[in-house]
Amino acid sequence: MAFTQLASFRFCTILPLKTRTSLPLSSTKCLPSYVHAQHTIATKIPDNITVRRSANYPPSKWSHDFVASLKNEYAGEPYTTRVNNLKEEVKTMLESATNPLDQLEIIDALQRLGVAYHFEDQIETKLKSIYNDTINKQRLKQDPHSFATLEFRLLRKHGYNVPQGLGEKLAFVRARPMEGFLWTVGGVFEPQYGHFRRILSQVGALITVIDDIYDVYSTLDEVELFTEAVTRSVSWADLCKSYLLEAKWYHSGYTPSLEEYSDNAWVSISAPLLLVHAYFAVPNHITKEASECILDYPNIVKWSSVITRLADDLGTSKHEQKRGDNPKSIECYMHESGASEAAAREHIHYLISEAWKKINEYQIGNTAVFSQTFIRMAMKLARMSQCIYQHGDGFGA
Ligand code: 0FV
Ligand code: MN
Ligand code: MN
Ligand code: MN
Ligand code: MN
Repeated sequence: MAFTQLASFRFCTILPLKTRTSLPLSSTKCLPSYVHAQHTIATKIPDNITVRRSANYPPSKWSHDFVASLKNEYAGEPYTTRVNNLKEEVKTMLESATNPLDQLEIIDALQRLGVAYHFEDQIETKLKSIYNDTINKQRLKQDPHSFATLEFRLLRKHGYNVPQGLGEKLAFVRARPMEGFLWTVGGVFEPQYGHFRRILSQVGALITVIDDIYDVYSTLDEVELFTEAVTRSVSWADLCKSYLLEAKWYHSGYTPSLEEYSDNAWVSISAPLLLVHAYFAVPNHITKEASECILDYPNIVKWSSVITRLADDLGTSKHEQKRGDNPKSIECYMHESGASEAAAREHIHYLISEAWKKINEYQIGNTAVFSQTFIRMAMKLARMSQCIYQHGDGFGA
């Protein structure tokens, strides 16, 4: 190619806007917005030539000769025998792992190393037996969290139907993840407290399942055993004991006085348990003194729980009585005083306003055991409960 031809080829590049706009109108008329370098050349370009852009990519660093020269040092013997031996070792390792958590951990490691394709049959067999073995006693003895996380991920990855809090699996319980989350937003809405909302949503979901087990699904014998199992561990014990007492009242047809009911019901609404979790789910305000005090359910916890219970009763007890549940505050008051339902409801509203007075006193007279952050959380739980139940069962129904 002659030098002049090369030069005009090179001019087929895009120029900065400044140069382009300096072109005389007469020569740019029929051209696209990017035009040739020099208007003298641009005017010579035939109409049927398309002006193309360039991305200016660097050339490949891999020459054909270099790529063609590459060899696999590990092909053939002795490596083939070594690979086969190692595969047998891994199969034995997988076979001899009797504990499901160990099995899952080996499968996980093989997948992460990118070598699981060698063991597809063995992995399938193991996952199938883990999936079918839903009551494996070993699970709870070991690290239940790791087991649940690995089991969930690996079984789903291999196409097993493992629903996401349990509500989908147990058809008789309320699955209300969004409603539970909304409750926590009412408790603490600020963006930096996402951890609080996540923890409290999980706790709320589990409480809902257990409440429905006691209230709806189980026989008295079953919940007696369940309570015994739970009370061997820690903080959920109070809740389950209060649930059991209500189940006993229900199964024996007993109606307690309002006072007897209330002594138990501020615990059975689960607000003390929720507030204990709430206290530890917000960082930067935890002190040794308050951490010990919270487990004894101080007054701020108690009054917030009373309001939550009474608001819940106003919203849910009508349906609960129809379905079959222990008498709630309205029924207890009607039974003990002979009041009409309307009068009983009015009395419950009065008790709620009295509890608010106690909370307000507590907040003003707070002797600094608890942070204002925590006191506000307790107040917001009560407020949110009244909001949720103001027109009926805003959580369950
Ligand atoms: C109350 O349900 C309820 F909303 C539960 C258990 C969810 C967790 C609670 C909070 C976030 C406060 P239900 O009316 O069935 O409770 P009771 O105690 O009346 O059986
Ligand atoms: Mn592209
Ligand atoms: Mn219930
Ligand atoms: Mn209940
Ligand atoms: Mn209720």
